[in-house]
Amino acid sequence: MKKSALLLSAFIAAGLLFLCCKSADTPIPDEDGHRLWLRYAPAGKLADQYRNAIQRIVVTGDSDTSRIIGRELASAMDTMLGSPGSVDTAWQKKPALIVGTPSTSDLIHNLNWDAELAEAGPEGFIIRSTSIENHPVTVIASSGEIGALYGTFHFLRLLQTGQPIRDLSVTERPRVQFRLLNHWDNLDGSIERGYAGRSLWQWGELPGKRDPRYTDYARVNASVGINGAVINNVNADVRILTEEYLLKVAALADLWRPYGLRVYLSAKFSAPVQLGGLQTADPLEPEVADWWKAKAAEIYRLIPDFGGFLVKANSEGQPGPKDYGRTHAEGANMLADALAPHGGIVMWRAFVYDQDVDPDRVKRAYIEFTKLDGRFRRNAVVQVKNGPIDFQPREPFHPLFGGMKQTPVFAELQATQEYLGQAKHLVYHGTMWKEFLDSDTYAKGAGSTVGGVLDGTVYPYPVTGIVSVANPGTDTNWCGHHFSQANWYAFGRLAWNHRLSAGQIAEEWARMTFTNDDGTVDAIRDMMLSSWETFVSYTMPLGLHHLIGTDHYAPMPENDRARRSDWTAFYYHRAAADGIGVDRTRKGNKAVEQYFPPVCDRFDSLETCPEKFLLWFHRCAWNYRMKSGLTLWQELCGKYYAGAEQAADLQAKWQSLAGIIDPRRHKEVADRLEIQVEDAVKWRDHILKYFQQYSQMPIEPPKQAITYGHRRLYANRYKTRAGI
Ligand code: GCV
Repeated sequence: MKKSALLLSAFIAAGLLFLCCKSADTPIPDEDGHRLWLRYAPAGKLADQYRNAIQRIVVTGDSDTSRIIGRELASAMDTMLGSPGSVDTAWQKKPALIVGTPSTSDLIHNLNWDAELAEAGPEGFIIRSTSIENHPVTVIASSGEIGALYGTFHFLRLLQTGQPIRDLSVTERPRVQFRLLNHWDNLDGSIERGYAGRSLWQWGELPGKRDPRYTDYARVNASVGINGAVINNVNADVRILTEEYLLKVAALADLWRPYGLRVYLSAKFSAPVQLGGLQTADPLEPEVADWWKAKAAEIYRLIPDFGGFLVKANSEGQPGPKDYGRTHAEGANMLADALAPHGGIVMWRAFVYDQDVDPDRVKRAYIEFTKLDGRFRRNAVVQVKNGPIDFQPREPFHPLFGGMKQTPVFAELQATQEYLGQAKHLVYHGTMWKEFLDSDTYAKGAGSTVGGVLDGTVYPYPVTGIVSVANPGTDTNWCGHHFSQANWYAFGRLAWNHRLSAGQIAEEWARMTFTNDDGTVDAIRDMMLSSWETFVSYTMPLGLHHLIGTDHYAPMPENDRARRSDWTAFYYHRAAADGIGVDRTRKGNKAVEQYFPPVCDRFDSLETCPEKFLLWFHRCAWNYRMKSGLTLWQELCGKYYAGAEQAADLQAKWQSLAGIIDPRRHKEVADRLEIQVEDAVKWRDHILKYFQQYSQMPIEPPKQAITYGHRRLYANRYKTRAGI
């Protein structure tokens, strides 16, 4: 061999050795999760394509929002492409990314997209690969600046998830108008049902000191199209309506305006008495209505784009119009009238369950609100939890979806995992919310899905919306559990477009939050997609619900004593020697009749009722024959055992990703999975032991339950796929 060839091979060998050692030695840097899904990790395979297409970033407009767009793009390009993307207002005839509106950008104006942009609306946008004067450009255009911001985040999502950007032709508009978070934050900094630290709002420091987290929060929401936040608990502290607090609220509103995030407040119905010194809060008393009108005017002087009020009235001890013999509609309308001149809305919660309405809590809200359908002002909406009880692990959809033909309903979801393992269990809500949104109400025949009701295609609602009880707090990673971030993300994405699939959303989130490595993404997406059903199986399968105590976390089926019977577990399962479940059929308490045909018939008949809702609608003997041929008791045992096994599978899959995910986040998730696996076994054993005293049958681990060996196989499969 020639000397030069020898030298070359030695050089290559040394280089390879160096690279090998380096990759073996270079630890994956720890991450704390604070950047959520906006990490802007270095772009992979398509980095050159991105660099070629984005040689310049042109953002026109002289507003806070356009500056935010410019900053977001510049910093994203910096970390994703390794080149500080300099943002300019001039194009200079290079392949460029051009962002703006026809009124802020001549380049966009000259494209003549006005009709399409008008169709997409001020929050909608077009992202298109096109050319200007024969130079290739990518344009993000909207008729409104907020639309341009949303388009920017959409574009960055494409880059973050490794999508090609050569031939883009995207037109997006939100399917519903109001996409809000509901914070159950108290003025003392605590959060009702919050599991991620304290409230983000530092009331003692506002309005003077403005925590940078306020703008981070708005940015995160804008990245998924969330356009409003109710910032205080529905169990409202009346002080939020005092001038002292309104000035603080106004400071938040000022920071959030450029991100398209409007502020809303939970209002206490008794405020005219508590703050105004009136003798009554009767909504039909003119002095009460005048007090609210004056209060609304005061709020709008400070916050010109204030969104409106959310009200929990005559529920769980909160004051309301029924205290004065008035209806929910009369209460809501009085507030709606106060807000109407300023463009605000009232979201009146249907989470009411007066014991004197019906013996079954499941039926109460429907009875109260359908009577009032059509009696609400145009700017008043009824906000309804997804199911008839209260964010249980699985509920059938609330019959008020479809049941309110003339009064708009908003769906209230819950990202904070009150009944779903809080921030300790890994439970992705995307699948649960999709089951709900895709449920067919048959309100106007087949295809009248809940999603269609919410977006106004089933009934022509004048206002449309979806909200979620929020899960961020002061924890470094915002949501307590790293995977709980996915529920915030999924809410935003589904509120924007309820037709997206749970899998697509999970994949997007996994790619942006963890890695673009396909094998790892598959593993994480699979974990997420199975996690809800797993949780249901080891806690409340087959339509069981509310088997908890006051902590809403641990199993407590024996809970049969509380201030109200409908706060116990026994009220919901009624386990006894003859069987278990509540007969809500036509032969029972007729709750099924609150649904349109054929949904009511389907739920009514044992033949057709989906077994996932069996004990919600039916009372069955322990030896009732399930579709599998097993008895109900055996099936129940099977579900609990399978659920606990599947929880262990989640853990095994996550373990298989050690070394791929950064150590800190990997460990933090692993620590919680440890708890989850133990809890799943506790749930299984506790519930089965409790019910066994009634079934008097042996607790049989099912033959088909996945064995531990099986699980190891699973973990190994992931390890192989992930190349470790
Ligand atoms: C904000 C459930 C929760 C309460 C919550 C209530 C509601 O009962 O446990 O904490 O109160 O729902 O939605 O109003």
